[in-house]
Amino acid sequence: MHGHHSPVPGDGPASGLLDQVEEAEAALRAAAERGRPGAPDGHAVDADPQEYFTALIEADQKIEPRDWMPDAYRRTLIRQIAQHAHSEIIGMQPEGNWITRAPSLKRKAILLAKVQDEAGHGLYLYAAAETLGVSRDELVELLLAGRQKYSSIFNYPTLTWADVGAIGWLVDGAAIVNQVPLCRCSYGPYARAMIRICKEESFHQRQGFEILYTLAHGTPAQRQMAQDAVDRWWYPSLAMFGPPDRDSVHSAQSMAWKIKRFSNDELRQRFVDMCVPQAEVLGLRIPDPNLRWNPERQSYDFTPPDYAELMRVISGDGPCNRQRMARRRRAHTEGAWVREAAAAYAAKRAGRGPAATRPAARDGRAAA
Ligand code: BYC
Repeated sequence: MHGHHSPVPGDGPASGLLDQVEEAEAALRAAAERGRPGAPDGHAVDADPQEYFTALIEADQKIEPRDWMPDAYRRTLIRQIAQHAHSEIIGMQPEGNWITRAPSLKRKAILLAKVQDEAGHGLYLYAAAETLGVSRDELVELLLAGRQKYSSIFNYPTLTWADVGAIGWLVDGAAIVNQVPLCRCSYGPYARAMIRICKEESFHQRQGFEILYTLAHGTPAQRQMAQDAVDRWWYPSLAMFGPPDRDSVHSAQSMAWKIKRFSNDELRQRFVDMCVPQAEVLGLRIPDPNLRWNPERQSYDFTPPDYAELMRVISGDGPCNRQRMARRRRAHTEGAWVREAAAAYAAKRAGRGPAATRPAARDGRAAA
């Protein structure tokens, strides 16, 4: 069963999730074709805006940037999408740490592409947030000032090459389980960004799985390295889904607005149920002595993560919080000239700004 080139039968560990992404994409198209409730042009002229908003949500239509929406809905989306965008950008650091030390040219090329994908995801998400009336600059400032969060998971160190595999398998795996339902989120720009992101993310999960599979079937030292990485990343990955439902302050309202479709605990359970058979294929052990199938619930029982630790990490006191933020601040400062150059170029292209009034570019061609 364990052929060298195809460790997993079928299309890979995330293939079921990819089907759900396709279904969400079809639902998005169907909703657009169905048209909106109310006036034939899609605008309910006479309706009370709050009522019309509620009707759109109930009809599983998307809320679009031009639509009226309650302030709290807008604020919740900005908070969640910005946090998500920041996570993608900060998330480049732990894996970026291994680009220069990847064990082969092929592994290095794959990892480079993956980290670049994460920058791209950050950009799609900042763009989605901008449709809500905040600028990317403002959001970046809020992150740098410590006033917006990013995912707890990126405050743990990547100690060995196997951590790159464990991040792909577990962290990207948790990310997809959380994000596939967001493809059906009620806010159109976020839902559309998530469809694209999930397709790429499932590929990321497969590359992590494949790294771990290779190590787990290598020398005893490589196998041990893979197991050690899984031991360290398991509980922080479970914690990515957020506090338990009883402590989740935003869940009820976000679910009523169809931003979230499932609760934190429901998604955490789904993730555990997905990982157990995959760990068997890998030949690695999930570090939980209480993990066992519960026939009544048709799910695995498991030990929850340490939520007090999650709260500490979220509030800035994890193993790498300071290092991650310092690195991001430095990159932001060092990147100032790129932003200035891009802005000057854009101004020049638009025929505004000082550059456009100069007679000729340095190479002798007329300024466009
Ligand atoms: N880390 O009421 P709750 C990725 C905060 S990127 C930090 O349940 P909500 C990837 C929460 O924000 C992964 N903070 O909140 C990238 C809230 O605080 P505030 C990121 C957390 O929003 C590169 C408070 O705790 N994914 O996948 O209903 C490479 C109470 O929580 C965390 C996303 O951002 C946490 N783990 O639910 C590889 C997905 N958990 O804001 C992979 C989108 C909770 O009131 N986000 N908090 O100060 C979501 O789905 C939801 O925001 C969450 C939390 C499920 C995370």
